[in-house]
Amino acid sequence: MIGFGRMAAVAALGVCLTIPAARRAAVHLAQHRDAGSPVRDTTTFMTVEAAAKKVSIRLYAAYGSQNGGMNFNGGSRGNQTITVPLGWAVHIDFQNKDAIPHSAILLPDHMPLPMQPDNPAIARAYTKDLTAGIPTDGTDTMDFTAQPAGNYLIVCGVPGHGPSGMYIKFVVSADAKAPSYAR
Ligand SMILES: [Cu+2]
Repeated sequence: MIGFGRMAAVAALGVCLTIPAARRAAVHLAQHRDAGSPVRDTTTFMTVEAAAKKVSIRLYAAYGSQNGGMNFNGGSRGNQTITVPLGWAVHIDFQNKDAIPHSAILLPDHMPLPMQPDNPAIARAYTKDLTAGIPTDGTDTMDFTAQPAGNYLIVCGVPGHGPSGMYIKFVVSADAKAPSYAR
């Protein structure tokens, strides 16, 4: 009886040890997949405070190797679209995950892109070190009001990076009731 009890206890202990390990592995796999693939849930990069009409956006330069790292949140050449209702407060947390410097500036959705952008379409909608770029792991924040309504781009301000495809779409919408992130 004692031996059986010990065996049961060992078996139970084995289950206790095995399930969390499997769960950890699954979580790690999901995180790894998320870092490598641009398609997952739309809340990954966006937090909405509807009552306050405020949206916070995490903007990573070089989120994975898409377009040779010349991407924001894995998007390039306008293949992702952030939409924000007109008049909402926008907070952007920028971080550069690349080995080379990057920055960000909001420009009109208009081609061709300037080789060296320096004039944001909305006041305060640009990072520090716009031309030189923010170095590896460097961060900055942007806070601005989403107005006027229109079609914009978030573009890297380092010379040549925008024309190389380092931009995603940003729409200020008079019709949208809530922010969204299409990717
Ligand atoms: Cu760049």
